[in-house]
Amino acid sequence: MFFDILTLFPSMFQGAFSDSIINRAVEKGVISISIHNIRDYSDDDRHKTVDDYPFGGDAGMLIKPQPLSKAICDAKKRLEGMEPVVVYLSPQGELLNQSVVESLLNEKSLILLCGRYKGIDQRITQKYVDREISIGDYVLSGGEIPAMVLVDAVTRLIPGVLGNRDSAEGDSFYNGLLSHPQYTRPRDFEGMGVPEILLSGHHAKILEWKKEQALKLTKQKRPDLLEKYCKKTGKEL
Ligand code: 9D3
Repeated sequence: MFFDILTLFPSMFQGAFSDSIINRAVEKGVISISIHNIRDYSDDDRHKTVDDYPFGGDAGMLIKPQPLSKAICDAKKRLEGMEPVVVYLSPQGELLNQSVVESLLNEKSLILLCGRYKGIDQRITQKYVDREISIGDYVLSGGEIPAMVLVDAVTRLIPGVLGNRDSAEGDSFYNGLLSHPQYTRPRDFEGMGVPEILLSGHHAKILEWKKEQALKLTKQKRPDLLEKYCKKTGKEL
């Protein structure tokens, strides 16, 4: 998959994708990430201005439409033939969750538009944006971190990206439940042991324990997830 990221802060992405999983996906050629500075598309030769005051006298600034339109058109040209979907990361967007992530998995390419200041001119949204996505109901300074979140979440679902070591199957949310508590060595840590069942070697019983723990934990911490899970699987609460 091709990710074209349009941002006013390209340096924020330096290092963000150098972790093992994303970097491995890039090296395998499974994904390609290219980052472009919206400021480079400004027609203002003197100051390369990218922001302007909102009509109607609201506080704050907006990214003006001209550099955005030019940056998006350039990205579409780069991704010609790959049916790019334009995603605008915005607090007004649809909330990101695992099914939204899965819905992006089939795209050949994504243009990720990162907002700054109070956002972008509505006419850019109207003309160019296919999907508007938020990563949660809290206020961030811009769309850069949300874009990183999206690239990470999508990439780890692409076949061949995860090895056995960190397979997606055991992940929280994979089957709609939180995962069971986990333990590694030593067997005794600061006076605390490990549940006996995990040391028993009894695979069927261990599996049963994990499922039971996952249900208990989900009920305790995320009753909303448990309700969804029960509806999906047709089980009673
Ligand atoms: C006027 C009220 N605010 C909207 C809730 C203004 C505003 C706040 C923060 C406009 C833009 C921003 C910057 N945030 C993002 O660009 C953003 C974001 C976020 O703040 N939270 C969760 N997901 C996202 S995706 C992009």
